[in-house]
Amino acid sequence: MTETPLRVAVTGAAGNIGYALLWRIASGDCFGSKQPVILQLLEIPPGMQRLEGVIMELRDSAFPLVHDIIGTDNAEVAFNDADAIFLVGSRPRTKDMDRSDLVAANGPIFVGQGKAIDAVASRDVKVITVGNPCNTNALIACANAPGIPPRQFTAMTRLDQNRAVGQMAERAGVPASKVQDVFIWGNHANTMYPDPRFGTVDGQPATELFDTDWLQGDFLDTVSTRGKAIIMARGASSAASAASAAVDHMRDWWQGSNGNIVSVALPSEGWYGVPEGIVFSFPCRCENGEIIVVENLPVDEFAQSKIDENVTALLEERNAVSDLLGN
Ligand code: NAX
Repeated sequence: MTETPLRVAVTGAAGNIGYALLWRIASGDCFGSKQPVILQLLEIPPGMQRLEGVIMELRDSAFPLVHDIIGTDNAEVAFNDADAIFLVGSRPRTKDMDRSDLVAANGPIFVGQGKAIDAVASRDVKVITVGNPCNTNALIACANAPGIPPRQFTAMTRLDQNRAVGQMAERAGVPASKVQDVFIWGNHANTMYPDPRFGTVDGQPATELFDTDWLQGDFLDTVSTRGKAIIMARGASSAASAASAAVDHMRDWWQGSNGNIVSVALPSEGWYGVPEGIVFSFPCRCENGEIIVVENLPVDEFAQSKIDENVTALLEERNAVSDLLGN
């Protein structure tokens, strides 16, 4: 094994998603089975004891690809020379919080972390934001890291895509691998639009296999409210599936999406009329370490109304954090 280790930072590393994510990264699922990694793990001081336990277990797993593990409560130590960063750590939403409370509670975390990324991370770093509200948190981190190109800051809507794929596969009675090119527009929130119009199931167009009532009704509702349904059933929010989606997102960015359309939320450059200044999920392909937005897909009236709804919601979130955007 001759490859130089990648420096991979994970925030909130002692949390529930971290506990599933670190083992997938360490086993080579994300960066490849020959790519060594150095894990640089960030927690807040109250989480440091739990992080120590997680690091003990990682060492006990004796992963051949893990060359070193650093645990810290200092963002500049965690992000030092980082090639890939998973921004997972943030406060989970509690019963008494609405979305604007969550934006206000978590936004400041991403100011400090954006500045630290700007100061010490690799100039080529690839950042995925998982901590909610992830689109707007990615925007805040990006705005506070002017030395890093905005396209290197993304937010995760891959879990929503995977949920959509799972629903179609279950209904059609096929494995998930047979479902292609279903993707998410907009915000990781219940306004999101899982777009079935270019999707295929075992080669057949999803729009021929499933009726419009289901696609615009139960399918859309199930995907967009799945997070809540998991909490009701499990008594805890999605963790393993979120970690798995974060691995899918970063793996495709790193290794390519094999021509498939995948969902990535990134700072809009005006694609599909979505204004600049918000982080929006678009249909993308990943090639040679780049994310390329698939442009010029036709947008029908229903899709346009959903895109518009998400633009409005994300502009509202942006307004609520305008003082954190550094301009
Ligand atoms: P946990 O509460 O289990 O873990 C969060 C961890 O982050 C804790 O250990 C905490 O100490 C740490 N933390 C808090 N502030 C921090 C900071 N400033 N720096 C470093 N670490 C910090 O939550 P978990 O279930 O792991 O979820 C983490 C985040 O993912 C939440 O914001 C959650 O809402 C979000 N999710 C996002 C999803 C998505 O699809 N984008 C889906 C799953 C999940 O809901």
